[in-house]
Formats: sequence, structure tokens, C-alpha cells
Amino acid sequence: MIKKAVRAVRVTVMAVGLALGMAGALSAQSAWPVCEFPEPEGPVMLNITIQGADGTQRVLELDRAGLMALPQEEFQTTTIWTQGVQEFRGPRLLRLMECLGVTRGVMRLCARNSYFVEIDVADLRPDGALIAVERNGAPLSVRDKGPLWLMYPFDSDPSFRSETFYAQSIWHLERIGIEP
Ligand SMILES: Nc1nc2c(c(=O)[nH]1)N[C@H]1C(S)=C(S)[C@@H](COP(=O)(O)O)O[C@H]1N2
Ligand SMILES: [Mo]
Repeated sequence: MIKKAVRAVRVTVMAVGLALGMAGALSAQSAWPVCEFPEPEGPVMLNITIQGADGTQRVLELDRAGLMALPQEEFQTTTIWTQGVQEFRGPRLLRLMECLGVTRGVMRLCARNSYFVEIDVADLRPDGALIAVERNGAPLSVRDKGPLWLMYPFDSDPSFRSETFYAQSIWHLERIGIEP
């Protein structure tokens, strides 16, 4: 119980915009992950597996509260799947990797069906993809390509409007595997 309270405090600190340097200081006390995540109490929405170069494997399971523990960001954009400007909200993929201490490697993002896409960690941008948990202020339903949909701010940069990024816009996202 006490441990949980401590975690909650750390998560709050993170949410108000913890600088990466400070996150580093926290990680000196707790080896991994860099940021603190609450233990899942609800249904697991995202399963993350990190393969180490030495053959080790780390697993993190995030429920909605776990995803909400990350800084939430939002943008408005049109997409090829929706009509009109949409607002998407959720954690940036880059921030998630930073919180996991992942600075290089290849992410394999897998959907509920057999679809998957691979993205190089080095290609992540702070103004790039976010793991959308909400569209227009409401949780993404499965019918809405949710509950998790990797979304790019297509309107903000013409280079996002290409097959590469359309193909990376995986919906029904449920698993991320990271290989060195
Ligand atoms: N879960 C899931 N996400 C997916 C896909 C898919 O089959 N399943 N197709 C990808 C590909 S290859 C592209 S180009 C875009 C656009 O797919 P659409 O033209 O079928 O809408 O979505 C991407 N996201
Ligand atoms: Mo595609």
C-alpha cells in the first residue's frame, strides 16, 4: 500500500512535466523502467517486451491508468480514415520509449489481428506519433480503430502523408516488442 502511494506521487511529478535529467535521477534508485508506472488493475491495454542484447527480457503491462501515467499530448489533424479535423490525445511513442530507457533498437508494433509494423527508435520525433487513447475527447472504441491507435499529425508535416506513415498508423495496437 505504502509502495503504491510512493509510486502515485512519482507519477504525478512526471505528469507535471518532469525533465529527462530528473527522470534519470529517479532511475538511479529504481533500475527499470526509468519512469514509474502503476501496476495494472484494469484490463491490460498494452504489453511491452524489451529484448536485451544480452538475451534478457523485460516485460511491462500497462492498463489505462498506466498509459495515463505518461504525459498526455494532443493534436488536431485530418486522416485518410476519418472525415473532418479530429483531435487525438495520448502519450507520444517517443516519451514512452524514454520512460522505458529505450534509446535505440527496432520496435515491432503488433495489432490484435496479425498486422504488425516495425519502426526504428531512432526515427521517433517529439512531434511525431502518439498512441491515441482518445479521439475528440472520448475513449477510442474497438469500432473506432481503438482502443489504441498509433496516430501521426498528418496535417503538420507533408512528409507524414506518405505510405510509410500510413502503414505505421496501426490500429487495435496491443503489443510492442523492442529488439536491440
Ligand atoms: N491494425 C491494422 N492497422 C493497419 C493496417 C492493418 O491491416 N491492420 N493497415 C496499414 C496499412 S498497410 C496502411 S497503408 C494503412 C491504411 O490502411 P487502409 O487503406 O486499409 O485503411 O493502415 C495501416 N494500419
Ligand atoms: Mo499500406
